[in-house]
Parts: sequence; structure tokens; C-alpha cells
Amino acid sequence: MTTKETVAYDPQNVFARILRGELPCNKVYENEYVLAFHDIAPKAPIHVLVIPKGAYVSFADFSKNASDAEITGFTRGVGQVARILQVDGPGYRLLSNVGKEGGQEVPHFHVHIFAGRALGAMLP
Ligand code: IU
Repeated sequence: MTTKETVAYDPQNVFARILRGELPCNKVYENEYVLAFHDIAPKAPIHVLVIPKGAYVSFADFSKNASDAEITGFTRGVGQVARILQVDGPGYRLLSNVGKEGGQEVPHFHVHIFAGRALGAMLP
């Protein structure tokens, strides 16, 4: 028996609208694979979101359905944003909330970059 795990992508979600230019964002970086922008409600002195340009609901969807080029492009894009933010030296935290119990609010895959202060062992 196979189980259908796919969650439908909502093209009206706020990050899809930002990608289409329908809503503004405070952009940090953009290339063919990623868009990075400052979180509207920052939880740290530096709080940036990195999103893929493709329509993926979550890390679960992205890791399963994105092409190798998209996965590589996204991963390198996150690293590039960290370098632009100059947080490589002092350090930073990457976080991706997945689904309801993971606390995901916006259903377009994104990685949070937190930095700018000692973040401590904030787990979970
Ligand atoms: P989450 O991982 O889906 O829970 O995080 C969504 C983040 O998107 C959260 O930190 C919000 O502050 C942020 N955000 C935003 O930057 N701009 C928006 O218009 C909306 C949410 I809605």
C-alpha cells in the first residue's frame, strides 16, 4: 500500500506573493534559486528568512521533490546569505519549522537564519 503524503501548495501564501512581487520585502539577497529577506517580526538582532523560488510547502516536500540543482542552489544560497550577513565568524543558527507540530506558519519552505547575539542552547 502506498500513502499519498503530498500537501497541496497554496499559491496565495504570503511568501509566494512576495516571490511574485505582489507584496514587498526587505531583501538581503536573490539569485535564480533563492530569495532572502529580513523577517517582519525578528526574534534576534539578525533574523533573515531564505526561501527557494520553487513552490515547495516545507522541507519535507522540498527534500523529496526538488531537483538536485534546486537543492544545491538553495544550500549554497543559504551559505551565501550567511556570508553577506557576516555571521560566519561569530556564528549563527539555522532553523526550519515543518508542519503543524513543527510550528510552521507560512506554507512555503523557508530556513530562518538567527544571529547577532549569543543564542545559547535553544532546543527545541
Ligand atoms: P514559520 O517557520 O512558518 O513559523 O515562520 C514564519 C516567519 O515568517 C515568522 O518568523 C514571521 O515573522 C515571518 N513572516 C514575515 O517575515 N513576513 C510576513 O508577511 C509573515 C510572516 I505573515
